[in-house]
Amino acid sequence: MKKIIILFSVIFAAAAIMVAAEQKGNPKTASKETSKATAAAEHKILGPSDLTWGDAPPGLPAGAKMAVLAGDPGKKGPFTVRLQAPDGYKVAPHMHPTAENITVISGTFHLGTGDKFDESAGHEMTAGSFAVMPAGMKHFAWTTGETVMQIHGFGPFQIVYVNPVDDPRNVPKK
Ligand SMILES: [Cu+2]
Repeated sequence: MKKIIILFSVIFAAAAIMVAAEQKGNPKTASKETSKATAAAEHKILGPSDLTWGDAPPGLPAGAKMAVLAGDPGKKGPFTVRLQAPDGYKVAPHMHPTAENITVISGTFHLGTGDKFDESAGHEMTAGSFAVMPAGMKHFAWTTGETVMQIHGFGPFQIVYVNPVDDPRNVPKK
């Protein structure tokens, strides 16, 4: 019994120290972090018709649509987006500074790793398939049929093309 009491007091003391340490931290920063985390973890239920589609960001080839489901891919924190691409849509070899998690919702997505676009090296991903591209891993992709993918990760989400000439942002606007 004595042993148990000692054990409990040790645990309690440890907990008290941890709480004190947390309270010591800059209260301004702490509240900021909390509000950010709350925003990212905000409860919502979205049906397919609740998604707001717009043009995909300029870092992606024209023709794709994007809907933000949760978070903000442009900001620090978790995010989830959906990308709708037409048949034959191609994304040249690129990488992301953060991991990219891809779930195929409909259509067929083809994904290959490496710094050269090579259709013979692509993996066919049908609806329900999932892939993780770790940060910095070079990859390329294309679609067969209109394809919808869900991408989630930790923002800010950026795309860096292996060959700058492939970057749609480098093409002067007409
Ligand atoms: Cu990618």
